[in-house]
Amino acid sequence: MNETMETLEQALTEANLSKLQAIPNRKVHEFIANAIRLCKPMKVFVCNDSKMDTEYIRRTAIARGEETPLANPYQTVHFDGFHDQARDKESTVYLVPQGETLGKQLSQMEREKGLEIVKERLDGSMNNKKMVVRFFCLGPLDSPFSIPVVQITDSFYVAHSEDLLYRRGYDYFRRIPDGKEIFWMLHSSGKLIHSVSTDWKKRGVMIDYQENIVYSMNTQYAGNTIGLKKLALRLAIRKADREGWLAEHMFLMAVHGPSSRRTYFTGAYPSGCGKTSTSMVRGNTIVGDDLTYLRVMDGKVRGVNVERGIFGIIRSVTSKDDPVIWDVLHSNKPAIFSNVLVTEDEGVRWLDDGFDSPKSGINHSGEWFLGKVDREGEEIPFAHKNARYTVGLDGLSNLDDTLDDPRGVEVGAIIYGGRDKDTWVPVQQSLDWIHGVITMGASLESETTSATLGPRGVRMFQPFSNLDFISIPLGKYIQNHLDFVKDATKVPLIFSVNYFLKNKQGDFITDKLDKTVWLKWMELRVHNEVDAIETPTGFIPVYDDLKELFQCHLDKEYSREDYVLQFETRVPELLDKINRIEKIYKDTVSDAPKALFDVLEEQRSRLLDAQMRLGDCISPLKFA
Ligand code: OXD
Ligand code: MN
Repeated sequence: MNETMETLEQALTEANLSKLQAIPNRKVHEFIANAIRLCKPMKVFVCNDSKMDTEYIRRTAIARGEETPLANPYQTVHFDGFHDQARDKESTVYLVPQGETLGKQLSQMEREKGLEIVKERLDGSMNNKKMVVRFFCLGPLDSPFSIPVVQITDSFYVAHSEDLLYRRGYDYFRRIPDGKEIFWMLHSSGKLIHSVSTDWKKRGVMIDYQENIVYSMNTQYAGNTIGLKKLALRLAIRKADREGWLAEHMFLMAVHGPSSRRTYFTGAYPSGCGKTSTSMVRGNTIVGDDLTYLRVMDGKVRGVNVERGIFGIIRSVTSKDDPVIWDVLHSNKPAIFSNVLVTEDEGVRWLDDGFDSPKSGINHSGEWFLGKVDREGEEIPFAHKNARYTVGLDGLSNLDDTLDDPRGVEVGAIIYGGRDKDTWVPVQQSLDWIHGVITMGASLESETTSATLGPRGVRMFQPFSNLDFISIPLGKYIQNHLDFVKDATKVPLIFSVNYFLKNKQGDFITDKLDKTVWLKWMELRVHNEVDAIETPTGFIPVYDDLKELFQCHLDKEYSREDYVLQFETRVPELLDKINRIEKIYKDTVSDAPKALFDVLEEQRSRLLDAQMRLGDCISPLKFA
């Protein structure tokens, strides 16, 4: 008998072994056997797609204290450790084979050295614990987009979350052909105290792209541990690079136009910048809120949601602004809350939920009371700013019926948006594909939010809202975008949006709900049904069209003064932005395509020309 079978026979009960043997792929057996030898679990549970197995995962998460039941019997709450509340960019590294480099923008380590660290940290990490083995599929099953994934974890919370977020794939694994590329995820929460990871100083996410394996260690926060989310995205970007498609940090939604026409949009915004709320805007339907794969098929750009659920930021979710999410979170659909406050009556509260602040409860710091401070003397808010909800999309009343279509949907437009106080107008269309890729995607900047560890509100370079996950040299990634539509007979439009523009006094000058109108305007542009005004940075709406759309969709009087303020071209700020972006690419991206510098230079000269003729701050009416 070979070593793999020996390990599996020793570690697995007969029932679990036979579940595994029903999957013929030898590599699957080897990966699991290697993980067993390294992590040394007390037991192994192989989870199939049955209700019985998935229910076992949920029950065990509760029994082990990783989740706590709430008054609503369909809901639980999970707490991550006090220092483990967001994605840890610093400890996330690519393991790069000797002689290779991913460029200055990506964090990397020599592969052999990284694997030593992995071995050291994972050795015996599942002593006294049960290992869970799960099978999933990224993208719809049996589709050109499908990627099978094996997830090994010792966290039942992780395994349970994935059940809500991804398509189950055990049966799919039984039928996939032998050579099919698989992604492999191995996670251990490490040492636990009160069910949370305590060795956070040795936290790490290591991406061994040579073997398509991601290791996640000593952490529980979903963004670091749920392999199918951002960990698999990094592998998918490499696969897409090899095969000529795109793996993106984008929502996918249908914007409903006149006569119930549905036009599909993707949108890339850094976490915490309105991505989920845009995909949920009333009057439209959602396919996905976070990850999209895009391929050119029969001359058309088509996209799918990689996931089937939402791991959303719960802060500011209110019944008024987010009625669909609100309803799901108050229904009998399964939900996991994380890092919210649990009240005495086993309800949950989150920041800015529209009610008076509570005085006490349980949160990620343990017993919480008003005025509680941390070790540095900082007041601890009653819930974490990055507190989350995890739900399946099937509970949403606005779910688009194409979610599981193996061919995906035809994409009419792509949107880029960031947290930008002083440059971009609320909405504009790029001059063409290349202009959009360079001045919108590759030039995206955004202020930091609570979704990652570290200070907030700092303006950062965030190309394509994907920088945290890009796993190939950045110049190559941009070139792939430029080339992506070369065989497309219909090229999607590219837009930028900015929901965070401020006036000189520092007040926001658009309203949260205005995105409804920006979406409807973009939809009409895709079908060439409204005019636009050409400015040095792109095409902006005509006032009368917006006025009508505001009236029709928000029942709001939209004034010409608001329009002028929101859509003025701020030349010095836009020139500063070009200088910043150009410098970053010159200094840190040695393979940046020449087109990038050309397009930025052209934009600069259009702006300088306009500045000479019309001044620093140019009213949109001057371009009309
Ligand atoms: C997320 C993120 O949770 O990007 O989606 O951080
Ligand atoms: Mn995200």
